[in-house]
Amino acid sequence: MASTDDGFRPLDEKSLIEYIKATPSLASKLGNHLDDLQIKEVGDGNLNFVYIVVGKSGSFVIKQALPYIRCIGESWPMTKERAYFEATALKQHGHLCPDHVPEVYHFDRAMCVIGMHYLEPPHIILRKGLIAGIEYPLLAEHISEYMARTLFFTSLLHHTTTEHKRAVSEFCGNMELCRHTAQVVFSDPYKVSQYNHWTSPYLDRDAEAVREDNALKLEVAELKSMFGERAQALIHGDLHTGSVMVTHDSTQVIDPEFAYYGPMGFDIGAFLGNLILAFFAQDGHANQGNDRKTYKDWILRTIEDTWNLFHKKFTALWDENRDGSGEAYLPAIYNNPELQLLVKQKFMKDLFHDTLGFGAAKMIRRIVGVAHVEDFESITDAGIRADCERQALNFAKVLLKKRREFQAINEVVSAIQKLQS
Ligand code: ADP
Ligand code: SR1
Ligand code: MG
Repeated sequence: MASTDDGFRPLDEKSLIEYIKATPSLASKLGNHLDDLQIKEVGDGNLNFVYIVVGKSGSFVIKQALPYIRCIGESWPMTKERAYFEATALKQHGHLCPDHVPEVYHFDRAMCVIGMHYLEPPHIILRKGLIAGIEYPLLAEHISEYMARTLFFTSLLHHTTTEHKRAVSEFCGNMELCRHTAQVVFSDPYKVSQYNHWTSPYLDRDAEAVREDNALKLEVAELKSMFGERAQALIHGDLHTGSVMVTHDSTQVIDPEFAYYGPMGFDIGAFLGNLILAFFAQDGHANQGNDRKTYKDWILRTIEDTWNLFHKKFTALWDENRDGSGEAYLPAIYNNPELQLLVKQKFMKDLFHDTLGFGAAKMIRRIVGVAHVEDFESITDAGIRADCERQALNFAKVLLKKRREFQAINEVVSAIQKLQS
């Protein structure tokens, strides 16, 4: 792809060297030692190109958006402006939660290039760690901190109405990515669609059943409308386990190119739904040396701890900021402890049910929609893979339809455990 009038040109491992030499903010990160740079393209995500740049005196990661979806090809165009929203969200979320978001060093809007902190090995993508059966003892603590801080401080619980509307309008510009998500999460799995696929022929009947399930469609319509209409907080927009990099004691959230002001439950649900997918994939990774039973218990504990810690931290932020600038619940109206408690309980109950609904919808799309997850794709025996996927799909359908019957996260965990006994 050649340069275009707007100053954009796709980089490769060679041309990136010239780009770095011409960009002082990047060159200085390498101590201006620009000989013998090691540059490697490592993008294993679905959309973009990612280069790791290592020099004698420094390193960084370069991410470039091209005007199409990488895993499909040029036949599925996608605005490269997404890089602007990713850089903006990284900076805003990074400001609110610096311990869990990589620092942005450089952003070039014309080139759709982000330069950011290189999360060095042993950091790996969480999804890969879950497939390998690795426990991360601080994961729930860290991710709940990230979600509580980013969601609370970008909501009307903290913002004035004017601040909130201004921020919402800025991220409305990310409409093409929102439209994409609405299509691949809330529409395509429920109809015949060009790119849908599943483990065929095993799941042919299951995919058809999703397309014929009126009760499911009724619930999905409600979630789709919330996704399109509810500007509750600046959400990451794609917070699956492939968007988190981890070590034993570090948790870093990357890749917020789908960020916009949307429902908080979409982020929390994405994370928990992907942990549930990881849980149901474990039987496909079990072998004679490791039945994965202990690991499955750890995943369930992490699901429970993540929600419970999120609940604790989010409500603590609410209490600490009660007399702050947030205009959602004015102290002049919600002025007694009993009413304050009622308001908080209702907010958290609704958020819990949104979380379960969105989490379930995100599970379904990964089994019968366009983009699947490595948790299942790496199970080579198609029959075993299909059994794991069917269990996950059936659970997701129940969760989506009956989400309001669950009062606490331990009830969700018990429902998963019952399926295994
Ligand atoms: P996409 O937008 O295509 O999904 P990602 O942001 O998920 O791209 O990045 C793709 C891959 O690049 C990740 O899976 C990870 O291996 C690597 N990567 C991305 N950002 C970093 C980073 N800051 N440090 C180290 N590796 C990274
Ligand atoms: C073709 S769909 C690609 C998917 O990858 C990203 O992670 C988003 O979830 C998107 O829907
Ligand atoms: Mg990604």
